[in-house]
Amino acid sequence: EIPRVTGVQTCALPICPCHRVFGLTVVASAMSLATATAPVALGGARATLRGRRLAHTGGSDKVIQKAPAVKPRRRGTVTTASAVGTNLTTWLLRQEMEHKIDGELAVVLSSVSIACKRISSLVQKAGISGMTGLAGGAGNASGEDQKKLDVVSNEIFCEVLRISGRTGVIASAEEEDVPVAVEETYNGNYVVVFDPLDGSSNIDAAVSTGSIFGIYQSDQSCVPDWGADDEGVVQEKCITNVCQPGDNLLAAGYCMYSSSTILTLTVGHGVYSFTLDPSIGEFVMSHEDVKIPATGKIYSFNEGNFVNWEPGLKEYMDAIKKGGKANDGKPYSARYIGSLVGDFHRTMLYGGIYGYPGDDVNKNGKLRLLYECAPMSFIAEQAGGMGSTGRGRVLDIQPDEVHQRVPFYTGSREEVQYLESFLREN
Ligand code: AHM
Repeated sequence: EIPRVTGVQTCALPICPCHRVFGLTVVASAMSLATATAPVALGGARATLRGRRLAHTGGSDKVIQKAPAVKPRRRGTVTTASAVGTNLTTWLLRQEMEHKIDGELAVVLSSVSIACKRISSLVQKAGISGMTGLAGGAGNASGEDQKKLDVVSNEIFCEVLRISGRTGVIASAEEEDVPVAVEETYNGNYVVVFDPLDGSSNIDAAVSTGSIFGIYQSDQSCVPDWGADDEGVVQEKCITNVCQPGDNLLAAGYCMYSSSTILTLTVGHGVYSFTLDPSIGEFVMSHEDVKIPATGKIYSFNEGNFVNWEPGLKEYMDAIKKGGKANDGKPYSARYIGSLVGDFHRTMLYGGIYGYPGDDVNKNGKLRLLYECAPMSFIAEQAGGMGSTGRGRVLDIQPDEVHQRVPFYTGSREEVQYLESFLREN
């Protein structure tokens, strides 16, 4: 059998040493012994040696005849080199050069990455800088207690986006009922929705947390006219701008603050992860064109709510404990951090399903459509997975309100479809 090399592609420059050696290795392995005398490179040299050895041990005349020199063939399958190791700034510029984003969006994404670096630094020091615990006050827009770091992270996001000068409206999980219109001087074309510190109930125990964001184009009919509009009109236009279906997202991402700080994002052309290298303060690509496995045997639900779940979901839970879709009669494994970003990131890499269902107490579950479910669904779909309410595609939902919640299931395509089959039947 002749080994075929397809996956490992090296730099296309003819002078690149790795290309020469690698290219010739491939050529040599594809040659017959009789013609294997190609000089210089590793593969040719090996093949020549093998030919000589055969000759000394009684190989045929054909083998010892000097074969004509063979020029290494250029393989037609050589594609572009891997981008792993590229820093985020360079990658963003490349996306712009390839017309996948414009310069303005690159600035917004770069600003988000700065916010993430600052929050990462604060999260790491939280235990020794007095940043654990509750902030006090009335809580966030959903009436939940706010941690000190929730508040500070929100300020960081708002500040970097305002200064970017490319954002017209920002809406945060931590803000009051209405999104914020950025004042005219700093105004731009993009609408950014974000949860600055998701899973913040984990902070005091130094468990994973994350930021989640989504970026939309401004709906021009809803851009506030600062000279003419009164406050009420500005607010109304902001809300209309923010309440777009996830299908309109131009970019989405999350940053996970864990043993590593990892920024994962999509601009609608696949999913890429960048790990923060603390020694240089740069996000460096660590996962290229991530794809969620089609199946996976890990489920990630808060099963403490089981008694309040609908019958179909309970049946599904029973089924996956008996092998479900992927596990050949063996129970699935449970993994639940209680931090969407961490649970999603693991699900994306290992496969499986994450779910936060609606139940008898909270009909639409806990997670917010705009800041959590829509951006994560965009990422999941770009990675070949799914984002579902159990009865429909999350990205199709036209939001009615800014802080709307929806039941949410995401992860491996076949696992989410399997769950949907139980909910549909009930
Ligand atoms: P939080 O930011 O107040 O912690 O709430 C959001 C988090 C999600 O990250 C996570 O998936 C979910 O809440 C966990 O909720 P629960 O503790 O009910 O399982």
